[in-house]
Order: sequence, then C-alpha cells, then structure tokens
Amino acid sequence: MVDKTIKAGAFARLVRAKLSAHGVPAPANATKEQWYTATVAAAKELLARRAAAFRERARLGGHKRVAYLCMEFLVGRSFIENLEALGVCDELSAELSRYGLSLSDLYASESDPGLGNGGLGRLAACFLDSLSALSYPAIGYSLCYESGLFRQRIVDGEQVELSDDWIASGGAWLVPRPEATVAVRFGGRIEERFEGNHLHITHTEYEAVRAVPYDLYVPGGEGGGTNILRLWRAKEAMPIPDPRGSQTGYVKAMQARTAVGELTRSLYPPDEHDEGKLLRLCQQYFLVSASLQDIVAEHFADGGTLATLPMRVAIHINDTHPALAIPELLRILMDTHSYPWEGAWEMVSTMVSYTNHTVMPEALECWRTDLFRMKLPRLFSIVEEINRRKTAALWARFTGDWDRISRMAVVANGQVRMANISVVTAHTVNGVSRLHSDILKKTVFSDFYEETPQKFKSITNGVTHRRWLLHANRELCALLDELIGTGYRKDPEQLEGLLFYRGDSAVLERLSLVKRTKKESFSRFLVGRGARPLDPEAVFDVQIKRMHEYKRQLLNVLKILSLWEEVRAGKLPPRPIVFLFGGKAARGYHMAKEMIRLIVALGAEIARDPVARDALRVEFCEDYNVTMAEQMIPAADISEQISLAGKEASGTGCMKLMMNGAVTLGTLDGANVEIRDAVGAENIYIFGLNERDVEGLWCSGYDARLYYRASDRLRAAVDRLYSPLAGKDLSHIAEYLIAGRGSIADPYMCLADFDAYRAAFDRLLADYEARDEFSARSLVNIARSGRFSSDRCIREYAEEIWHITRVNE
Ligand code: 26Q
Repeated sequence: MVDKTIKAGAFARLVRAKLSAHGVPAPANATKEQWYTATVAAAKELLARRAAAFRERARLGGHKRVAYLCMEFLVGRSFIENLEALGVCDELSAELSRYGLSLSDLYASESDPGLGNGGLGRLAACFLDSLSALSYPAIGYSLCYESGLFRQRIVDGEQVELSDDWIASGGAWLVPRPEATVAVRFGGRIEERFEGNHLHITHTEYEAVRAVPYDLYVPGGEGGGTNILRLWRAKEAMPIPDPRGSQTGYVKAMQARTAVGELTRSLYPPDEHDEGKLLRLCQQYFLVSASLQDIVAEHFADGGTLATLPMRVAIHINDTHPALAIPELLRILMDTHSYPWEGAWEMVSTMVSYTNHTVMPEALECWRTDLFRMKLPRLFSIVEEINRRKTAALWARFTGDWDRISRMAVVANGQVRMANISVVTAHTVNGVSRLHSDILKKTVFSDFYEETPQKFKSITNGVTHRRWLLHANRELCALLDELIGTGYRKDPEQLEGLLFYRGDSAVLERLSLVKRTKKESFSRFLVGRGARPLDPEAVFDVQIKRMHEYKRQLLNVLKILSLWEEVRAGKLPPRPIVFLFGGKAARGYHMAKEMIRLIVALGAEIARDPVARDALRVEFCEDYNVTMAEQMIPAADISEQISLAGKEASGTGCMKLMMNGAVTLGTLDGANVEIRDAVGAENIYIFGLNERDVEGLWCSGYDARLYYRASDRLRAAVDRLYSPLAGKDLSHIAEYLIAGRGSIADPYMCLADFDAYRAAFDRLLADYEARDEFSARSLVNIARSGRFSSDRCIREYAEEIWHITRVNE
C-alpha cells in the first residue's frame, strides 16, 4: 500500500530535483516553462505510483474492472486537477511565490486537448473522473488524435477552422508505453480450413499497423483511486522495401504508410457520414482491436484465463462507434483461442454493454458491405454469421414477418448496421435520460424492445462536480463550505443542505454577490481575448453547445431580434441583458456556419445601434471549449436549453449550469424533464411543445407561415432578417424559417415555439427583478444538482450494468 499523504515539502523537493535533472540546478534561474515541465514530471511520477498501487489492490481483491471504449474523450486541461488530486497545490504555490511566480503562470499556456466533439466525449471524461474518485477499477480507451477538434476563429464574421496541434503544448501529461504496443491488421485475404470440426482461419496479405499506447492518469483525489485513459497512436509497421528492388512493392508500401499516418491524424466531425467514410471505419477498428488485445493481454498478465475474463472485465461501448468490439472479441476468442461460436458468443454477450446517445436517424451508423469486407474481411464473415443466426432465430419466433426481420437484421440492403449489432449482442442497452430511453423503446429500437425488454435500461447522465463546481467555482464553494460544511465535496447530494437557507436574505444576497464576482472574472477572461468588457449588472443569458439546427440557436436569435425591435420602439428590458453564445459548427455543416454568421452580425449591428447597445449585448465567444466553459458557466444566470422536444438525448451543459446556480429556460427535452422534477416547476422556466405535440404537429403538417401571420412580434423579428445585418445578407435564414414543408423548410419548427418562448423569457426577466426570490431559485438549482453528478450516474452503471465494486483502502 502506498502512503497517499505526501510529506510536507516532499513535492517541492521532487520538483526541484526534476528541474535539476532537466539541467536547471538553480530554481531562481528557471523559466515558467521549465517549472511547468518539472512539475508535470514530478506529478506524473507520483501518479504512476498511485495508479500502479490502485491496480495492484484491485487485482489482489479480485475486482472486476470496466473498459470504457469511446472514440472521444474531451478531458480538458489537467494541471490543476492533477495537482489538486495529489494535494500539493498549496505547497507548490508557496514554493513558486519565492520566485515571484504563481500556479496560474505555470499552466497558462497548457492547451486544452480537444479529443472530442461535444457532449459524448465530455461525458466520457466525467465518467472516468467519477470512476477514479469512487475507487472503481476502470480503464478508458480512445485514440490519440494528433490534432483534436479544430480551433475556431471568427474572421470577417465567419467561422474559420485552424488545426489544433495540442500535443506540443498539452501533451506533457502523456506517458508513452511502447512496451504495450500491439499490431492491428487491415485488408488482406482470409482462408478457411476445417480440421476435424475446428475451423482454422489464415489471414494473409494484410497491412499491419502498430498501435502504440499513450496513457493519461486520471486521479480520483483523496480517498479515491487512480485509473488511466489509454490513447492509441498509429505507427507504421510494414518494413519499407528497397526502392531498387520491387518497384510495385515499394509504391504499395509507401501508400499503405501514408494511410497509417492518417489513422490517428485527426478527429472526425459528427456530420461526416459519407466523405472519407473508410478512414472512420479504420479508426474505429484500430481503437477496438488495439484495446481488446490489450484487455486480454493484461488479463493474462494478471494471471487470468479466458474462462475468467467475463468475471474480471466489463466492456462498455459508448455509442455504436466502438461496436466493432463485438465481432473483434468474437474473432480473438475463436481464431486465436479456438473457442467454438457458442462459447465465444456467450462470453461476448455477457461482457458487452452499450449506451445510445442520439435518436437522430442520420447518426445510426451503417457501413457499406463492400467497403467493410475489403478493409475487415474476417470481421465481415463474423458479422454475417451473427446476422445468419439472428435472422434464423427471428424467423422461428416471427415466422413470415419479413418486415420485422429485415428491420432487425444486422446486415441488410448492402449495409452493416452498427446499432443493430450492438442491441442484438449487448446484455444492456442504455439511454441517457428518462425521456430519451422511452423514445428509444418507442421508436428506433421498438422491435428489439418487444423482443427483449429486460435489456433496456435508463441511466440519466451526470457531470463531475469536481471540475464543474469545486474547480470552476471556488467562490461559490467557499460560501457552501461555510453554510453546509464540506461534506458535499465528497457527496454532492449533500448540497441539499443548502435548501435550509432558501429564505435567508443574507445568504441570498451573498449568493448573488458570488454570481457577480464570476461575471466580472468572465468579463476579464473575454477582455483578455480581445472583447469589450461585459456589464456585471446585466442578466447573463447563456447558450453553449455545438451549433446545430435541432438545438435551435435560431430560436434564441429570433428572441433577441424581437427584443431589439421593442427597444427601438422605446420598450426597454428591466435591466441590460448580455446574450452569450459559444459553440463550434462542423466544418461541412453549412446551416450551422450560417447560424454563427448571423449571431456575429447581429451582435455587431446591435453594438452600433445607439438606441439598443446599452440594453442588449450579443457576444459570440470564439473557440468555446472546456477551458472557456469553466469560466463561463459560473457567470450564467439563464441556461438556454431550447432544443425541439424529443431531439436532445440528454444534454449535460444544463447540469453544469444548474450546479452553478443558473436557472433553466427550456423545453421538455432530454434531462430538462428531470431537472424540472428535481427543482420543482417554480424554479425552472419550461415552455413550448412537448415530445408528443411535436410528433402530432409534424405529422399533421407543420406550416410555419401560420405562426408567422398570427404573431406580430414574431413577424417583426423574422422580417428584420430581410434587411442586411452588419452588411450581411441573411435573408435565406428568414426563408428557411417560414418556408412550408420542403427542401429548405425548418424541420425543427422554431416558429411553433416562438411565442411560448418569448412569454417564458419575459416572465423570467420580470422575476429576476425580485432579486431575493430569483436568488432563491438559483439556490434551489444548486441544492438539487447533486443527483446530476456523474458520481450518482457511475454508481448506477456500476451496480446495474457493469457489476463492478469499489476497491477499499
Ligand atoms: C458518427 C459517424 C461519423 C462521424 C462522426 C459521428 C459522430 C461523432 C460524434 C456522431 C455523434 C457524435 C457525438 C454525439 C454526441 O455528442 N451526443 C450527445 O451525447 C451527450 C452525452 O450523452 C448527450 O447529452 C447529448 O444530448 C447528445 O447530443
């Protein structure tokens, strides 16, 4: 057992030793960068010991662990989190202050690894954090993309994508593990040969790619465990023949090598369903093949046998992106370890569980069979066999019901369907909020739900309060410590204790002072990035998420346009309002980019309107990422969660905002439904169509013009889009919003919810003026946010899906 309490002065000594090892014997001469490098090296050394000790305790205790496979992990910066988990922040601060430096000087230039697109990747990072904090043995697997999600610049009012080379400035925490390198095979030919009744598979002429792991430590802090996130990088494995020898061999090898370089070059955006598909398939296989080989090898190294594997490892696939884990594990068991089909199938289906993150049909991944067969010939024959057996079983049960059987097939119409493979095989299929899970059962997976209802579970998402409350909002935590003690730091459900103060105006006043402080510091953050300061007396209305039609940033814009019209007509809001937007548009998603162009132009036009500029401010915050979220969320008064009901699977930004005292203005979608249950209808502003209304309205024929004609303020807002904004013609957005059903019509029915949205917003603004009452709403939101912590969520996954237990001290 390792002593977790680091002796006073020991960390500073270790850092000094690292400085000296890096050729800087006198700390007084060290640059910030040298301090940073030495600190990271010292911290990694301690984390390595903790990770090894935790792993050993889990092994000795015979614990099962979960392998969480995900194409994305949006971890954010690690510096402060890691030092805090080690409990060495104060000591290092004191040491640095002797040289006129502070902790923030050291990590100011640490980049934010953008190894994910949004919610799905951030959720994975929160989960790993909770797994460590709660001492569950776990390992995260993903890819080490050389360049993560692009960095966003706004140039002439439009999004420009810059490549994100995070490793140079954020890769210091990576620990290369070349000794755990494995080979992943692509393409080639398969030969099948029966010996007795055993099928032998020979795979020839394949391209082998080396997968080299790079680990990130994920420490759980005091009393917690330390797990790792293992990121795979592709390195070429084929020896390049002498160009003077076989010319064709050389050319082929060089081409293969380029493709290898591409494998972990960059993260795929969520909308690229066709272009470059093959590379995405290869990335997915690269992740699952390397990870499964690693899982099996580690299990053997721990002294396990294949028969004990399901007792020791649970495999979770985060959305269908790593669903190839299913045929890959079957392949390993059958081809490498001579398992018969039935035994292998039994093992895989007791080990694998699956969470779905979206009901949008375009996100249900399918692969063309010809491409699949070409790149993964052996997996293709396994997938075909899964399909053959499944359809035969379905035929026995639903004889003659061809429609149903073809809907449930794993391979059909020239496509391999990843969602069906996942649902057919996994022992559990999970949705990410109550509403989402119900929709899954009712729509995309209804056939499967009828067949195996017991597979379906619902575990509502959560976020780590360590990053999103303890780290992001120290001022609020100082107040909480004083009021309710520090127990909530370990057990966020204890935030409920705050309810005791909901009628205490001194406390409510202090709460709104904290909010004001956070508005000021967010304003400084933006000023540092070249913006004008924000008015801390204003209401901060925040919409932060990927730019997408279904999330309806356009509805928010219509609201702002209508307020602007009123201001021009002499009707001012009770106090100034700052509308903050943050979010990236996928490179190839035209409409999402147009939404950014509109928000930026609107902001510029209002800023130059002498009548409106003191009352309304619209700021599109460039390059929204985890680091910016940490600054922005604590400053928010209003949390905009206005997706069309039934479209947002859960949402997790809503939980981070709530935890920091923002009040939700939203539709009955995703987790909003459960936030309403938690805080009570009087502490949330819900408006608009519910999921059933949406279905009904769409089916009966949504006619946007009806709403346009019926509402004066809506018409004025839409019409304003026909005149240029900041010199930009955005009239096509008006056309899109009011078109009837057709190719350019708005499928997310913004106009149908407009009036209800404006009414709810007006009510909120008026309520905001009763300062104590509004602060009390904010307080209730903080107090009830405990159930949206990922600790609760991970406990449910651990108990209900993975069947893993905590490692005791
Ligand atoms: C698919 C095919 C090809 C290329 C990319 C993709 C792809 C990549 C990323 C598809 C989807 C994603 C990301 C989805 C996502 O972030 N979903 C969000 O998951 C959150 C966590 O559960 C939920 O809170 C959000 O509601 C959901 O939108």
